[in-house]
Amino acid sequence: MRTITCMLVAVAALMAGCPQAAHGQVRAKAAVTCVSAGQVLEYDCTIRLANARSGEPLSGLTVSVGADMPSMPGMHNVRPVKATEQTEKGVYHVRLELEMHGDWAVQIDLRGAVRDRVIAMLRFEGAEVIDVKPSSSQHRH
Ligand SMILES: [Cu+2]
Repeated sequence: MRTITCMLVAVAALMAGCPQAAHGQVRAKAAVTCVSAGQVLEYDCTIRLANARSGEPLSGLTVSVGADMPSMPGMHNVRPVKATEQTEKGVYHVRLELEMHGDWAVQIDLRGAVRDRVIAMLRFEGAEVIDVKPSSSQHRH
């Protein structure tokens, strides 16, 4: 079983309309590692959330995780699942049930002291999960 960690910086929707960004708005980064949970299309994912600037773990947040397939817009409806923080601060666990193998945009929504959304691009193929570079095409034709 192979796992590769995918490190991505937050998609900072809030910053889009606020170029100065001098308000001390905390942005999150997430390291997502998924492994097969045994059942087909079920994956156990570990998400390490940290302050993108300081690297400090982001603890005590309400974290929900959904998934969508960028190559198949509107075709999937994976309902967001609440992630559970582990004893290690800033480390959250969630089980994802996907609808097919392929490239998924895993959407991590943070609420509480930090509000942000982080997107991790991951390729789920059987027991294997590999990261997909943010700059790479989401299509595989
Ligand atoms: Cu699909």
